[in-house]
Amino acid sequence: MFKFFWAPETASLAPMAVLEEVGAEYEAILIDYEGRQQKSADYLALNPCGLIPAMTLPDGRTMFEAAAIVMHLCDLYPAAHLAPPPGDPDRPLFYQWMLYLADSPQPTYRRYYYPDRFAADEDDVRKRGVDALLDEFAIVEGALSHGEWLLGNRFSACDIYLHMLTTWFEPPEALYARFPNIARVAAGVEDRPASARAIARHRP
Ligand SMILES: N[C@@H](CCC(=O)N[C@@H](CS)C(=O)NCC(=O)O)C(=O)O
Repeated sequence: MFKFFWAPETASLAPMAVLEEVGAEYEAILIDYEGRQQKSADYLALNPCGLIPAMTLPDGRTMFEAAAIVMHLCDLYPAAHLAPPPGDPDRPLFYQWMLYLADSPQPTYRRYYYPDRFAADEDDVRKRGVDALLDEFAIVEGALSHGEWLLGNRFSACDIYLHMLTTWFEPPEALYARFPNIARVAAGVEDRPASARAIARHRP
């Protein structure tokens, strides 16, 4: 049994969708993001970064980083087919897209949502953040012209992660209008009943 610490509209969406997709038993523990519970001593003892999400493992240890949680769950539940297994020719691309999404657009969103942490001119930080996001999503859009999903014909957790990142764009429809391939993947994730359960919980 996992304990999963989450809050609506945060980076807990993709790991929760994967928990649902693989059929894992988990307890969802809602963190009061607006009330800054993620900075409380109790939560910092679980995730010293003070960020959502975190997940307590059956052995009692707690892991953080949304992409790490997603990849761990994919490995634990191979029958869910959310990642090519090690040795599969598509496995390198799985690593590539998970890391690209988690290392490029995901942190770029911090400039949009926490501009005061970067510079005094918040509007400028936000604007440059959006420009960078559009460049980063353009790379994903180009890759998606070669296949239905990020791994070509094979659906994977990368698509779930990409969907989460699109929901943070304001408004998501502007991103979808500009990047139809990304829109197609996001719609495909929303159509999956298991992922849709997590998406419904994350909508405000
Ligand atoms: N790299 C982390 C980032 C998580 C993250 O930025 N979470 C945001 C919500 S989406 C958060 O908790 N922000 C609180 C803060 O920055 O103070 C992960 O992927 O788990």
